[in-house]
Amino acid sequence: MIERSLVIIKPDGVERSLVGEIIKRFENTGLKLVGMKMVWVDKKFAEKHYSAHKSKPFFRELVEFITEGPVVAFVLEGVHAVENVRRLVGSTSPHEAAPGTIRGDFAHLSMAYASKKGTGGKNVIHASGSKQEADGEIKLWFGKDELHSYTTVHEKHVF
Ligand code: IDP
Ligand code: MG
Repeated sequence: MIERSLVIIKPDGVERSLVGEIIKRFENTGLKLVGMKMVWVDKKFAEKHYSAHKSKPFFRELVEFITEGPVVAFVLEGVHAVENVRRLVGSTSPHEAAPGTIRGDFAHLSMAYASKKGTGGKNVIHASGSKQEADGEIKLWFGKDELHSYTTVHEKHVF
């Protein structure tokens, strides 16, 4: 099933110059970029994006963190994209994320820094957790005219 998923490289990932490395990992698997932008979101927008976490004790710091610098947001399209993107991203807590995943390879450094400051959640990247979440998040972050349909060489020559 062809799906679309939203990915956000969080401020820690952008500030650590991990954008190219992260996008490469998705492209390598054949996932297709269908929209992409750099944005510095405000608190109101961040609260909307994380509205499902409103009642969590870490909600405030999550909103603070995601608004502390620009992020790179993009939409990936592919077969079972939601699940496959999550697999490449790895577990939420960097110390549980497997080596080879984006969080497993990069987020532990952020976490070491974050725990010193007494804050959590600096795990480099966001990815939609379900098809339903993806649909809502893509609508929130991208206008219809910012998403593009085209054919990759994989589709042309492999399938
Ligand atoms: P996910 O990003 O893997 O989908 P969620 O449970 O949806 O994980 O949580 C959203 C974000 O909230 C996480 O990526 C992380 O940045 C932050 N977060 C989750 N749990 C905690 C926590 O216990 N303390 C601080 N931040 C957290
Ligand atoms: Mg989530």
